[in-house]
Amino acid sequence: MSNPHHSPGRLLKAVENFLDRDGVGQVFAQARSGRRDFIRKAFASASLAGATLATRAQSGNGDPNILELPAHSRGLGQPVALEGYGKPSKYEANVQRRISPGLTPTTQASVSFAPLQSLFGIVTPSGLHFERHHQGWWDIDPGKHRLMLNGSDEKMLKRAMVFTLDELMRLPAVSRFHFIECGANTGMEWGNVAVPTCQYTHGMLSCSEFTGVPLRTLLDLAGVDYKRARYVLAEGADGSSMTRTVPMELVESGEVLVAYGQNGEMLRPENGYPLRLVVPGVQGVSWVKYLRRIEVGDRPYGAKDEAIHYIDLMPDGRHRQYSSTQECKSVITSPSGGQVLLDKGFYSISGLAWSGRGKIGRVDVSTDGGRNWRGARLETPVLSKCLTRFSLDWVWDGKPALLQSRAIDETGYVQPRKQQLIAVRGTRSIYHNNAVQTWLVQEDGEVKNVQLA
Ligand SMILES: Nc1nc2c(c(=O)[nH]1)N[C@H]1C(S)=C(S)[C@@H](COP(=O)(O)O)O[C@H]1N2
Ligand SMILES: [Mo]
Repeated sequence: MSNPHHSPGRLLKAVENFLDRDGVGQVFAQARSGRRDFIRKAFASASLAGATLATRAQSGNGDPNILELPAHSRGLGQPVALEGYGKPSKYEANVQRRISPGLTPTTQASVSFAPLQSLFGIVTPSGLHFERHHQGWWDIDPGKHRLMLNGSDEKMLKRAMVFTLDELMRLPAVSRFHFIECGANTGMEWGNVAVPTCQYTHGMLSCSEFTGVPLRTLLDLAGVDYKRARYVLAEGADGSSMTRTVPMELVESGEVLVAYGQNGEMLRPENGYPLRLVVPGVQGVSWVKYLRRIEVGDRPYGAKDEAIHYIDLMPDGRHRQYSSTQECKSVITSPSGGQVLLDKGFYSISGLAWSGRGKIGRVDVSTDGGRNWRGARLETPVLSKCLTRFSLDWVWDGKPALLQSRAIDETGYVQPRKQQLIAVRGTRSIYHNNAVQTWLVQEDGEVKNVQLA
């Protein structure tokens, strides 16, 4: 499969490596017993193509009988540096987060999309985490940063408090894997704009291991009166005046974190260094970055980012507010739009599923536009409010195919088809599009984004 956003010819490359290292038989022997015949038959043609390539690549002076060892097997490699921060291989230079030219008038109030088509497993490398800024990003001095905790009036808590980062980091911390998805993810698809790749259709989605202190711990320290204080307002320190209301139930569950860690290190500046709110299952806008203040109160705050933005315009002209939970959704990331299948034969269809309401229960995959469905394998661990990787064995017969995935979460909620979603929501929304995505595999192997009626 080749991919404009990735190093070319990954499938053929993979086949070459198999041949170099273990020989084809070895690879097939490694396949799980039940799938062995299936994969062997499906791979037969691809292996032949790979074998020819591999022979050519190894031959010296154009003579296929003279094998020459590559330079990296003959000499000394690079030394370890005295110190340094590791970088990806130069061959992976195409794996980048990208902006969508023309989508926003400025690059400060803008978004970059994560290259989902190039990622494996469930964790997004921090340098590829999508970005959404309303007023640009900052690299804030953690020594000067403070988090204040206060009540809308003095009855809400015993004492207002101000924490330094050092103080926060002395408290017991937890580390949890969660997805974050902007409410506007897949928003362009509402308007029948079939953007080319899953980076642009679904790339306002990322998943990390976040480390921090449960907000509940801080509220307990401040002596919050949970009978009175039923809402929390979170405020960021950037110029966007980003404030969002979070219902106290979520905080009391212990899930909401005041986080400083992401994937084993401090948050990246683009993602809110040195502090951000983590609100599992809830749309990204509530994950306030550069978090500087938490206020507890007895009613929702109706801030600008919850009164005019991040609302859903319904078909009857009214709008829905505080529809914050990201409903169950999935997308096939490979093969996906912009990729090319180089040959008929075996492919592992692979993708991501997630739900703001808990764990993924099942993912079905169709290769004929939703007529027939097969249950996909779910990779473990399957975690709550986290990405889940799924895959399905597939033999492409060279004919046009319509690839779809449909996720079902542990509550039994089924990801809707686009028409089902439109029947309820109309077409004037921007946010919260969790419809089934379709990729058309054309006869020439090119994969395109299509919207089925
Ligand atoms: N302070 C602050 N917090 C913010 C934002 C912002 O612009 N400023 N953007 C919000 C939005 S709309 C989203 S989707 C997420 C994006 O988080 P990320 O940039 O780490 O991907 O942050 C949210 N928190
Ligand atoms: Mo967002």
